[in-house]
Amino acid sequence: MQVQTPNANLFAALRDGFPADLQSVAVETDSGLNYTWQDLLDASAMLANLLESLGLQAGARIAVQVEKSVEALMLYLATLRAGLIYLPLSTAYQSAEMAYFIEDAKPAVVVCSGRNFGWVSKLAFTAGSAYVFTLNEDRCGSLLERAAAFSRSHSVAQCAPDDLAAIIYTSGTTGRSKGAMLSHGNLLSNARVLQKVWGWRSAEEGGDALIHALPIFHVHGLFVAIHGALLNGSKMIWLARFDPKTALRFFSQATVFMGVPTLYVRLLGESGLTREAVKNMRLFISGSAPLLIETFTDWQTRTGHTILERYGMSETIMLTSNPYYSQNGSRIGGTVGPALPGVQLRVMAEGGQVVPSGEIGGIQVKGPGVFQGYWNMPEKTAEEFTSDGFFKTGDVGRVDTQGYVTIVGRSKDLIISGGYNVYPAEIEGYINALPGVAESAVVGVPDADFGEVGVAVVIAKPGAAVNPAGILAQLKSTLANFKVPKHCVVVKELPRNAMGKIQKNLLRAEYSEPQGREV
Ligand code: MCA
Ligand code: AMP
Repeated sequence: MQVQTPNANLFAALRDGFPADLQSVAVETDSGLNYTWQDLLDASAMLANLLESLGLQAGARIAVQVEKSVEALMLYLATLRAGLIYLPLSTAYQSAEMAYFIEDAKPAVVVCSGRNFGWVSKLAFTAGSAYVFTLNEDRCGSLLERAAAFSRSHSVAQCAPDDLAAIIYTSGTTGRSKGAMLSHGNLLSNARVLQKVWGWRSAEEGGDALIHALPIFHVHGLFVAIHGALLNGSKMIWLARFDPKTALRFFSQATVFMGVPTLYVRLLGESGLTREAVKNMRLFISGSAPLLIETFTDWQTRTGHTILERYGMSETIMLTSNPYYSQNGSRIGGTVGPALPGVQLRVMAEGGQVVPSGEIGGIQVKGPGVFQGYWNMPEKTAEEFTSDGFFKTGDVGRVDTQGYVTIVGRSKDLIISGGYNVYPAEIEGYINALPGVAESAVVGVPDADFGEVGVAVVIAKPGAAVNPAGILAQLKSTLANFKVPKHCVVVKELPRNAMGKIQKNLLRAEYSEPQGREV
């Protein structure tokens, strides 16, 4: 008798979470459209059939740079269904950035906005992609036109837990952007743990409704939010882009909200944010960047809710979370909570030994969410793991006696601005290539809205006149807008230590004071 191996395809598990009534609303958009669970099934089947008709090889990548839309969500589900690898890319990326990702990942299929078809298709065909489709916010484009001819029935591709489901490009700890390879097993195990620890409510318990306000090209919006809702059969209220007034309008119909700290800061700026406005809400979750203690306490005072802060990475998905259930402990502001079930987390001293609780060191982790390695970079992958299989996060923190983790800094040179990662070395590379520039250093300084923003400190070549505004304008024409430093200053020299290394901590201190900036 042949033994049937269970299908580890993530889509199969998400599908199992759908409610019995497939005609109920799965996604309601801020522009007033309703999509049923049946719509998600039908459209993802048609798109999966289209992808399968292309005769792609196993492991083919589907690179997607499109505006947020429910159809983009359907394309993600279709890619899972077909057992192919989803590769989402920020809509902010411009041509030099896209050229790198496409060259590196060599996707078989690229899906882009119609308005970018000219330049994106050129990059894609040069890199050997076989197909470029378009998908626009308004449900138009060649992808949906082609899919319309395909059947609504589709059998979900058989997958093993380690088969890749997605590649997420991340700045990682050093070097150029790297593709973190996440498997069906990584994504599903994390989604299941979060469903449990965040108390997602079954239909019998009254159900949940999630306000989905984040972009869908990163772990937070694509995996944590979407998998949470779909696995639980919960409706999503879908905001095409975050706007605090729109989010407020929907709080009375929702129960769960997930955001990066900037979203909470902007919501606190609304006079309509009151206890009354959020009385239907069950849970507010924050992550992707440090939540300031004042945001945490202001939120408590204004709404009566305690934000639940959690911590994760593209390479690991979610690692720690403050407790949802009070019997498991309090949500402590400034901490990211204890390690999630199944996650081993340790804090290591420089010398390679675990530090006593309360002491600071490098955070290392092991667990079912930890990725399969960096795309095409086996040496880089090996460097980021210890000999006993722990992943080095590049975050610096401590664990208290109750197991609560506090992140105190990063050993990686990284700025997190409004929840987006900016890698200073990349920006410095672009600045240093500009005419008249001898050298530069980009540092992150505190910012009330984005948490942290970049400042570029530049040295001109002897005799060259360099204009800070001109530098920023040139960066803006080349780089994703969130990477462009908010300020630029030209100085005579950069502070260096005895080894000649630029002392970024001194620059950070100097330019953190508004009066210290010549911008
Ligand atoms: C926009 N700008 C930014 C940012 N966003 N600058 C720095 N940092 C940003 N995050 C630029 C705009 O291009 C504009 O420039 C100017 O700043 C003001 O833009 P604004 O209209 O205020 O921005 P927005 O369009 O309202 O966007 C802000 C935002 C957005 C809603 C906070 O950045 C956002 O959705 N962030 C969420 C990121 C996220 O999902 N991260 C999760 C990563 P100009 O005026 O020059 O045009 S996943 C992750 O980190 C891990 C795994 C985890 O733990 O979750
Ligand atoms: P990414 O490369 O987008 O996956 O970003 C992962 C990084 O975001 C982590 O290594 C942390 O530095 C940071 N991060 C995520 N969540 C938090 C949090 N709650 N507090 C502080 N930093 C966070």
